[in-house]
Amino acid sequence: MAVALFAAAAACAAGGAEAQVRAKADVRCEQAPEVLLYDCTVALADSRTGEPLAGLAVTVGADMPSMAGAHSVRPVAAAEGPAKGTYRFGLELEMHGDWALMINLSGATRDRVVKVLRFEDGRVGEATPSRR
Ligand SMILES: [Cu+2]
Repeated sequence: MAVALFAAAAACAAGGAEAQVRAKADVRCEQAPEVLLYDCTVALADSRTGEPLAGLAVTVGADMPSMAGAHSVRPVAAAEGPAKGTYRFGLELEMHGDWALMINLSGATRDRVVKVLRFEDGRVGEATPSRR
C-alpha cells in the first residue's frame, strides 16, 4: 500500500515538472504621492532558466498575514512593460505593515507567487523577519 502510493506521487510530480514552468517574481514598490497608495513593478521570470515571462495576464491581490480575513483589497490587473517580463500595478492598502502580495499568472504560464513586503509611510522593504 505504501509503496503503491509513493509510486503514484512520484509519477505525478514528474509529469508536473515537465508540463509546468514555475515563475519567480521580483517585486519593487514605492509610495505614490498619497498615503497608502503604492506604485509597484513585478519582474517575472522562469525560475529555472531566468528567461523573462512576457505576454501573460497578471493580477495581484493583497492580504495581511497577521490579520487573515480583516482586509478586502480588491485584486488589480497589472499592465505589461516597459521591460520584457515586467508588469506594473498600483496598490491601495488599508494600513501600514506586512502585506502578502498574491501574484497570479495566466496565459502561457499559469502560476501563483506570493511575496511578503513591509509597507510603511514613505518606505517599502523586507517583511518583518518574525512573521515570514
Ligand atoms: Cu491590517
